[in-house]
Parts: sequence; structure tokens; C-alpha cells
Amino acid sequence: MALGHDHTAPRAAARAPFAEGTFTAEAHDEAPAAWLGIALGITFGLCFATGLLSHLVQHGGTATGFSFDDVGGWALWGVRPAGLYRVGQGLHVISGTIAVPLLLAKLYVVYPLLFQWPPVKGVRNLIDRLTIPLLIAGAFFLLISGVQNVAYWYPWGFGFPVTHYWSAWITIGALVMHIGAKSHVVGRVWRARRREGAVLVDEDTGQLSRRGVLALAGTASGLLFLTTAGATIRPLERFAVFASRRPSVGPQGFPVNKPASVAGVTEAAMDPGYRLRVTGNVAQELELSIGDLAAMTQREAVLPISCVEGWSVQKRWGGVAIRDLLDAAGADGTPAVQIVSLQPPSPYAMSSLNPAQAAAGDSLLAITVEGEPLHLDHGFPVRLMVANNPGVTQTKWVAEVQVL
Ligand SMILES: Nc1nc2c(c(=O)[nH]1)N[C@H]1C(S)=C(S)[C@@H](COP(=O)(O)O)O[C@H]1N2
Ligand SMILES: [Mo]
Repeated sequence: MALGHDHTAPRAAARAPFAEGTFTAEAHDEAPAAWLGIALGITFGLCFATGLLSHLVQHGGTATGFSFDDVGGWALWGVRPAGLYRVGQGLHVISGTIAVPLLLAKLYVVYPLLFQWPPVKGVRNLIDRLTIPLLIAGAFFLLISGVQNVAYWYPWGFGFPVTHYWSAWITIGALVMHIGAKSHVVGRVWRARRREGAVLVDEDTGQLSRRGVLALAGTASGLLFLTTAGATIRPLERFAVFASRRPSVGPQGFPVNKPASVAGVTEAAMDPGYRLRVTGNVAQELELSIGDLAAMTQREAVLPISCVEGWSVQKRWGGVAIRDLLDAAGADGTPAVQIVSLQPPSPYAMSSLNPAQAAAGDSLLAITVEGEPLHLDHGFPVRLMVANNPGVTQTKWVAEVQVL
């Protein structure tokens, strides 16, 4: 059913854009609107679920004044499966990216409804019309700020995590109401589904056909997938021309998020007097040189760095298990620990491990990657590597392990 002009307008509104016949493209139709709606429901749903998970795992979500601890959840985040966070965050960035053309196509298809006559048709329609501005504003804000974040471009004067997080809740709320208001249309389109003709451009009007608008949106989404997903899906790396990081490009063959010079740690990290300190609730505080660390039991683990910006890479790390350090210092039971960097205080200069993470045999203070000493930009002399954790918590240039 064509959208926006399925009625006779009164005289006052008999002119464009309210008049019948203003929108001639066949694409302004409830069928492509419903199909795009289904695709957007899936991509936004996936993006929301994976984003929520990622948000809760990072710092227990404290950036928004809501802590995972408040629901007793932080202690439950475990180290298995080791790549769960990686898959979730990959899906988050990919689903958000491919939703961009779907959203633009959807707006093109339905914008004649802005000029529907009469302006409101019943309660369901009224609720929908009131929530739509929220939905559009929220969806645009989420996708634009997300893409900017992935591109390491921070032009706003406010904190990304807080705003992105709260607008996600608002947008999902508006989306649920919109789905409620439109489910009957989706049902109608689904029951009447038919194979559309192969025509992409309507001959009579020279405008996009129903099939055409879906093909255009689908192709654009597919191309975006192909040119960005290689940031995390290794076989696609060579197509990933729009990815901000390529998993095999950087010192020692993988990306650097923040180099030592930018973090301001070069001098402290290169200092021959460097000592790793183990402090806090222990029988014996420790100060260990790189030589001391190398003389302890060495363990290896194959673990991914999974950046919240969507790139990820798996490497073989070698070093000392945190639990061996805790044993050496005489820590009691299975404590939580805090890892502090040489880097001057910043949100990235510290991370916390729950007891399960601290006790895992593959939670490492790594001193090698693929058998080589760490490059300065990858955290030399010592970095944290924990399974199933966001990249942002894999603290580089570790100075201190605080036992809680
Ligand atoms: N001290 C410190 N550690 C840090 C960071 C940082 O800025 N400072 N960046 C984190 C982020 S966001 C990521 S994704 C990983 C990236 O590790 P890499 O630079 O070795 O690839 O390091 C993490 N560790
Ligand atoms: Mo990151």
C-alpha cells in the first residue's frame, strides 16, 4: 500500500506536500518500509544487546553511575569462553555499521508520512508520531557517534560512553513502541509477501521501485560489511579499506591503540631501574626486575586483544601468571586485584580483575608476544593479558599489582 497519500485531503491541504500524488516513487510503500523495519529491528536489537554487554563489562559500567556490581554481576564475568567479548564487540560494531544505509533507506521510504493527511489517525498513530522524532534522533546519534568513535574522532565536548549508553536506552524504548504501533503493517506485508519484479527503477516515474530501494540499501550494507568487518574477521582483512585498524598492521605485526609517546610513559618504561611492585593485602610486598620476572615460571596463552572500537587480533603471549605472583607474595585465598600502569592517571591507566580472573592460569603479566619481548608501544616491559576482556582493560606498561 502506498504511503502518505492514501486519502483525500481537504481543500486547505490540497497542495504539495500534502496533496495526493506528491510522492510518486513506487518505493514509498509499506512493503519496503516493513522489510527495512525488520532488518533495522534485527541490527539494532543485536547492536543493543552486544553494546549493553560490552558496557557492563568495561569498568563494571561505572562510567554511567551504574555499576555491574549493583546487580551482583561483575563477579560473574568469567574468562571462558576466552573470545566471547571479541565476538560480541565485533557484532556490535558490524551491526551498527551496516545499519547506516538501512536507516537512510527507511527514512527515504517513509518520509511522505510526515505529510500524511489527516495528521493523526487514531491513538496508535498518535503514539507513533510522538515517539518517531525520538527514534530518529536517537538512532542517528547512536550510529554517528559510534562511527566517529570507531574512527577515533572525538569532536564532542561530552563523554562518549555515558551519552552513547543512555541514548541507546531511549532509542530502544522508542523502537519498541514503534514496533508495537507498526506490527500490524509488518504482519500484513509478511502475509502478502510476493516476489517483486526485477525492475529497480520504475519506468513511468523514473524513480526507485520497491525492489530498487531494497536492492540499493542491501548492496550498500553489504559493501560496508565487506570493507570494515576485516578489522576483526581475519579472512576479510584485505578488503577492510574503511577499517580504522587493520589487524596485521603495526609494530610486531598488529595494531597499537595508544603509543608510548602519546601515553607519556617512554622514559619510565625504558628506565633500567624499572621494578614491578606487588602491594596491598599480601604477606610480603614484592619489587621485581624484568630479570626476576623472567626467572619465575613462564606461562603461555593464546588470547585476543578485542578493542571496543571493533578491531581484534589473537596472539601468543608469554609471561608470569598473576596467581603465581600472588602466591609468591603470600596473598590470602583468591583476592581481586587492581593493575596500575606507569601512565599518568587516565581511565586507561588502571584496570580491575575479579577473583575468577585473577586466579585463572592464563591471566598473565605478559613480557613477550609470539616469543619476542614486547615492543614499547605494546606495553614493554610488562602488560596485562586476560581472557575474555575488552582491549581497554588490557593495561600496558604495568607498574603495580594491588591486591585487594
Ligand atoms: N596504560 C594503557 N594501557 C592500555 C591502553 C592505554 O591507553 N594505556 N589502551 C588500551 C586499549 S584501548 C587497547 S585496545 C589495547 C591495545 O593494545 P595494543 O596497543 O598493544 O594493541 O591496550 C589497552 N591498554
Ligand atoms: Mo581499545
